[in-house]
Amino acid sequence: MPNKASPVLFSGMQPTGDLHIGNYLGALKTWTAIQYDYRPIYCVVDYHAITVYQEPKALQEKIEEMAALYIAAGIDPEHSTIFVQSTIPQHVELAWVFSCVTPVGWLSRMTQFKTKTEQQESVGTGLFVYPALMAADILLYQAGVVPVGDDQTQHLELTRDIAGRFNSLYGETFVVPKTELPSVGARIMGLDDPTQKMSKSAPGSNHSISLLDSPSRIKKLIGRAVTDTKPAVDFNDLGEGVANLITIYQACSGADNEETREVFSGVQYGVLKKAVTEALVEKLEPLQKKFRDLTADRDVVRGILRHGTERAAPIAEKTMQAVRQKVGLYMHR
Ligand code: AQP
Repeated sequence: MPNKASPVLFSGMQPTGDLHIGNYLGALKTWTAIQYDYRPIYCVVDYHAITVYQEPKALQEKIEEMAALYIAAGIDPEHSTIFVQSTIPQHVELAWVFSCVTPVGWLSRMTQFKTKTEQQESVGTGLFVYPALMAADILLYQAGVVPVGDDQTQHLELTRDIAGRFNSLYGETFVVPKTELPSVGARIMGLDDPTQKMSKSAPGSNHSISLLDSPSRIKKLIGRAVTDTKPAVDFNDLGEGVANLITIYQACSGADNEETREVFSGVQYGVLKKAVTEALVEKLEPLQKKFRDLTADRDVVRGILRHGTERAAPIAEKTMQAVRQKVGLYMHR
């Protein structure tokens, strides 16, 4: 069990839509696996979500559902702190300070900003400074480790740069965190286009599998997943779509490379797809049942979120007091 000397672990997800198997295999599964080695803090990052317009009522619903999914996936609310970002205003306060020490050039290099702006006619400033808010989320709690999927590694590097720049300008203040990637499943690709990362906001009904999809829908979606023109699995020349299916299988079943090769070498894609479907259904069914129980009475999740804010707020305020003092912001005397 961790003690006060164990590093803080921080991570979060945006309540921008239904969580998909990429979110689960890339991040949430790691969160649950390593939570007892750390002092974990898991956040539902609603300030990040509104960098792209969200329907307000749906956003409130999604926030509670996302917290329920964290718990249903195995986050232990007794041990781990779970809270909603906007209930602790120090996140935006520190983000402002960070946006003042972060050169525009650093933000301009972020590939996620470039990709997301391609999809929109008009872009809010928030989307541009998003990485400064992400740095604030993490550094506010002096986190030593941040488990994420591969798409977030660039933002994590920026977080480290921001921590380093603040520390050198104002004196040692922040722990510089490490990125924790899963060994399998760090980047799950879209089922309809395996050259693109699976994403909550991507269009296309055959793109992703939601954590709440029924077994029959999972079967249908895996059945439609893009493979290639070869007749069977060839490990010497795996097409992107087939490689993606194999990754999903391994991340769900825990099978290692040797075992996976043995099972699938030379088998037809139909057989592979059946095995992937079964592995996914087996993984998701218990999660779905727990999610249904948790959302039947929302008071349980609401209580956990309230308690999470009570646990996280004093840590955030302690860091902010140090920051205000170091930066020279005015304090009543
Ligand atoms: N395709 C993926 N494979 C592996 N991991 C992934 N993650 C996201 N997509 C994949 C990881 O899931 C966490 C969720 O992060 P987020 O909610 O902040 O949003 P994101 O990274 O931008 O994920 P999405 O699904 O693509 O959402 P939208 O469409 O809203 O932007 C992170 O740890 C991420 O690495």
